[in-house]
Amino acid sequence: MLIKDSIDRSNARGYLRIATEEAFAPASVLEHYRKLKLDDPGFNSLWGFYLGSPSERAQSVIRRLQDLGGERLADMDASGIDHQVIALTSPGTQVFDAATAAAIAIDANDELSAAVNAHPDRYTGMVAMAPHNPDSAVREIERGVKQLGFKAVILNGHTLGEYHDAQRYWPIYEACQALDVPVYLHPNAPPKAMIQPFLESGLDGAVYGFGVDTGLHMLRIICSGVFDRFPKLQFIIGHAGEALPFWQYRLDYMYGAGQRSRRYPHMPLLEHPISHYLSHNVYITNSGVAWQPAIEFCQKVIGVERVLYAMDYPYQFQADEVRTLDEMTIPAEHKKMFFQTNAERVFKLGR
Ligand code: 1DF
Ligand code: MN
Repeated sequence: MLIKDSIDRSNARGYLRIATEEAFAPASVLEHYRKLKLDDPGFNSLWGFYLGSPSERAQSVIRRLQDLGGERLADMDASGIDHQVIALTSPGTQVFDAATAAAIAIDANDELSAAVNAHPDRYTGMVAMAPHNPDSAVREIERGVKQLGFKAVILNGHTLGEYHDAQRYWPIYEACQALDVPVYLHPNAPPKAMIQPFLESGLDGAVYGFGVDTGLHMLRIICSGVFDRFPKLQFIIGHAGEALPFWQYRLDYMYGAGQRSRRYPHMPLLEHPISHYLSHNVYITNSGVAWQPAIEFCQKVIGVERVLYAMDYPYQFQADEVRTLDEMTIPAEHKKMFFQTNAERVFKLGR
């Protein structure tokens, strides 16, 4: 049960709209990005654009990212969003050295917490952390969940080119399972080792590179065996599942064939086919994909109880997409699950 104020909003349409992949950035983080000299072409392409372009898109994104008050609430009202689940924008802490990253996580969590406390019926927080040092990450996750009341952990793709299937990161997953909070695996641009062919053709960002890298990252985590070790652990991925539902049949067949023939002896034998983990350990949001065929396909493949609404504010702030989704020709109870009740359950809203 959410907040009374919000429940009143839902009367006419029969459901609340809860957006679950919404971004913010403290001014201090953008300042760190501005100063950062990093040999990471994906970061430089993305943040070079947003921090350097005079375009209306870049300027409005930079302004809206920093606002957790009047403009954001007005935008939510104008587009019919009752509630945002908010995380530190990508790549968050994950382009800094361990000490800087840990300090930025604490500041970002404190700033977001103040906004959530000021507007508890409108905002829910995800915990930012610095995965570089998993023990300190776990401490910040515990603070975020137990003291600040945040409901998920944000992981913004690879950290300086390293993916988070590596066992040294598993204490983070152990803590998330124990605290019963999901990990939102949000895109980052492909790392340096992979990005060149994307960059040459203008496909490194949210258009395609993000999805390729995040789908790969989710698969790496599944194939590492982390869900055999932590079977209750839950991940969330956006953008209609970063294409993984579409790949599912092929993944099951070929990964299974590879496992049975021990083609990659360094990889663990999984207890289940990849599809099992997609429908037991992964939630999907539609962020950036306001398209019924893809949403329905995800619902069919991984289950209607596992597909959630997200806008991807402020990167895809499009009020007309909310109407498009309202008008989806799916059963009314599935629409309410999509917009409201799945998010209430996954993020334990109001509890
Ligand atoms: C963009 C898109 C940037 C998404 C994001 O964070 C982001 C973009 C820096 O359009 O450049 O979260 N997105 O999730 O689609
Ligand atoms: Mn996003």
